[in-house]
Amino acid sequence: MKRALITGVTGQDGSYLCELLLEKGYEVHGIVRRASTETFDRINHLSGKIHLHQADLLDQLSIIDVMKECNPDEVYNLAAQSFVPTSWKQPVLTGEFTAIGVTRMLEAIRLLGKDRIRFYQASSSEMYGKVQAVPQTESTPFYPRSPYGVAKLYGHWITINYRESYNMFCCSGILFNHESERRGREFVTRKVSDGVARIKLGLSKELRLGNLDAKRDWGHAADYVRAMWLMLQQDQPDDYVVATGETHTVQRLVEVAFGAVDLDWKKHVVIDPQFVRPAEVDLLIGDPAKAKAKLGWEPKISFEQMVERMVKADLARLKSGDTSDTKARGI
Ligand code: NAP
Ligand code: F7E
Repeated sequence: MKRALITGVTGQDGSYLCELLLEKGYEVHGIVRRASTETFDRINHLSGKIHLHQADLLDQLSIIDVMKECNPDEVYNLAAQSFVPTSWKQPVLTGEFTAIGVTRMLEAIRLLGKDRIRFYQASSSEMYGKVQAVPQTESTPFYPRSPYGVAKLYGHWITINYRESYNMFCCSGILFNHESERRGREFVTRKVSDGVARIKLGLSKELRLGNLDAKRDWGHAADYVRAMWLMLQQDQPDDYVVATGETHTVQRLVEVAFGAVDLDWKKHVVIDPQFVRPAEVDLLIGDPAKAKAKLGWEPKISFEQMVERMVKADLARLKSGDTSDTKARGI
């Protein structure tokens, strides 16, 4: 039985990756950080099936201790401060988690299992930022536009550097935006699906958004975690773009989401400057040709299916009485 260790196991991708690895017969271990209120909503249904360990990406020894305890064959580093606007508010902390945290993971592996443990790093299309080519491939130059993008670029290069310096099996997955019913509610897809469901049920009248012209290549998280796993099953470590190859504006997302419940978005969407970023990433569209050719990976869930699924899930959640709001957090 193979053993996997996942950082960021309580996050969107962590929960889908757990399910995939359990299906494949893995013993799954996850790192969680201590909080005064536990937020394990996404993995509560896996309780008893996975092993949780307390550690923090800021604490080198805690990572080494967990790595010793569970002795993994594969490590998936998904933990990060992952919300782009927060990276302007907390740039130093973002760098500590999202950049230097990767080195702490790699150092723990170098110490305990350099020739044996395979490593996946969750890199991001945000590294392309002000894009230098369309569509973006593995060889497109990077130009990050936020402290988050800059931190992810460090994580990407340190992963490649450990592969080249120590001959370690390290892969960097350059994943484009992927969403789901489990997406955090500050990200635009979920903010829209939640907002649309609230308006449909009469719990709210308007949805306040920022830049509707930005374009993103959006896929479903359940498809994307399959690509992570496939990267670690290859003979050689490498880096891959994981994307759908399609792009849509935020406005198109809004149209599909409101359309799913027969509402006219123009009557409800209000542009609010507080959601406009200091520097924007205008256009992302990935070329997944290498992932298709070498990993045999292709997404199965379309953009429209995903948005409709997200709206339906939020309608069902709100109808069941869970109407907790995120406005208090200013998102
Ligand atoms: P997410 O839902 O925000 O989850 C982030 C996870 O990281 C959470 O489990 C969080 O734990 C954990 N974490 C944060 N700081 C930590 C620390 N100091 N120590 C230990 N754990 C910590 O993110 P996601 O959407 O699943 O994304 C997974 C990874 O892929 C992230 O690295 C993200 O930057 C990257 N990525 C995401 C996308 C996307 O579109 N989703 C695209 C490209 C790359 P708590 O529950 O305790 O907060
Ligand atoms: O924004 C625009 C916003 O916050 C998408 C993370 O997973 O993907 C994600 O980063 C677009 C941007 O995701 C609102 O300006 C308009 O152009 O959903 P988002 P993101 O910044 O693209 C990458 C690949 C990651 O790696 C990240 O971890 O939508 N937008 N109005 C808005 N965005 C938000 N959040 N809220 C709005 O009101």
